[in-house]
Amino acid sequence: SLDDDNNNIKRHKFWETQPVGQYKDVGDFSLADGPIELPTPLSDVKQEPYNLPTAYEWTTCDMDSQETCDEVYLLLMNNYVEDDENMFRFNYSKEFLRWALRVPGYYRSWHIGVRAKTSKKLVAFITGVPARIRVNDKVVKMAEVNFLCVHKKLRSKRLAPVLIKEVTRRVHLENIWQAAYTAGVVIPTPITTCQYWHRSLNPKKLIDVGFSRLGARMTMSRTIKLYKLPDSTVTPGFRKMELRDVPAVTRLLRNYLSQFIVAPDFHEDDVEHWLVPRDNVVDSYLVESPKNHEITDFCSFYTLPSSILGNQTHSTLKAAYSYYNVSTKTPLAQLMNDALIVAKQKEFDVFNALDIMHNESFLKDLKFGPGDGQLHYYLYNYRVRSGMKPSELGLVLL
Ligand code: NHW
Repeated sequence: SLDDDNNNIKRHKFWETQPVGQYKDVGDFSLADGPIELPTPLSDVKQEPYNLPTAYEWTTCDMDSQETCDEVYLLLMNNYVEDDENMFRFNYSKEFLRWALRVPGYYRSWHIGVRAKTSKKLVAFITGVPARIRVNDKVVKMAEVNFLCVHKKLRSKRLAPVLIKEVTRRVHLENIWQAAYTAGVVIPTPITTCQYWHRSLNPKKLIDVGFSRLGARMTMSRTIKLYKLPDSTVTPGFRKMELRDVPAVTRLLRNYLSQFIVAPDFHEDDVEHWLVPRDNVVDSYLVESPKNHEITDFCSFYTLPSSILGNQTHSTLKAAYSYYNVSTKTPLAQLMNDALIVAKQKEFDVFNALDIMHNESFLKDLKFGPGDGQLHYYLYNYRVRSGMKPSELGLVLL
């Protein structure tokens, strides 16, 4: 992209008007960490929704309603994020969407849709959920913004900026002035840029569908052997997390996340929501010392399949995404190898991880390979020192 090139900076008609780090400020160390703009009095926040093109209307999506959840699911299934070569498209499940959106203290008004006025068809979507995110030594109330989607037939009509302004307005109405989000595209200005790594669990299928290729001087059978995993986990005391583990996991996680520059500020209710296992949504395991029953290590991943576009034999790629992992006694690589083993048992095809937190320490040893996609992390209306490394980031967005 031209964005990184000093003399050929891409213009961003919308983002240049927003309180986000601007390209011209990169490397200006006189700017302190903190809000870019101060909050306005709540009475000054615009009371009416932004205008849409006349054929469309706003709708608040009630994710408790089966019917609405189905509509959102289908909009995303057919129109959400694809890879650069348009071979795969994220296929978030309904259960996943409910989990991601009905978080502790959520606002229904932040689950925003756009419908065609005459047909009532859902054609666009954007969401926010509340979160406390710590940036250096300050815990800031934020919205995590996700699932921005405009129907393929309505692209490039500047609808996305209207959706973003509307979610911003509704976040402001709750007296929240900051947000966190990730995207595959470069806009002003990432706080850091991460890379996805992929660990094949079912190499034959991954090669058959074009997700990966046979390595040089490799045969299929050598490849299958290379990625083979033991049938059962190796760490003594490794077991599934349960509800009763929430206090211990919260302590473990809070202590671990305190070392990163940007990380969620998890309380017990957050850990209960985000990390207690839910079938086909999120898996969490921990190590309970067989001696004193102390919880010493923790690992988790979430389930996000992708539709395989235009393959005769396979329609979905079952992918696990590394979530939050903490090691205090078990070496992190051993813990993650056990996570790979359970993911394999659960018939995932691939295990994905970003190069954030301490993930780099195990990626190569556990035979993850670098992907081509990058993921950029952003904060809205909050400045952080530029030059943060992925390994200094402790936040995973879905
Ligand atoms: S990233 C996933 C985004 N979704 C997809 O990629 C799905 C497939 N694509 C689409 O549906 C995870 C459309 O292409 C979308 C753009 C809707 C992406 N983030 O309507 P126009 C998230 O959901 C800017 C931010 O003509 P379009 C995070 C673009 O740079 N901005 O484009 C979402 C340009 O502005 P510029 C994005 O292709 C975070 C303008 O949109 C963007 O028809 C949102 C063009 O608009 C992206 N991913 O629709 C921000 N993609 O200035 C939250 C494009 O460059 C901010 N754009 O001219 C915080 C708000 C809350 C604050 C609270 C205080």
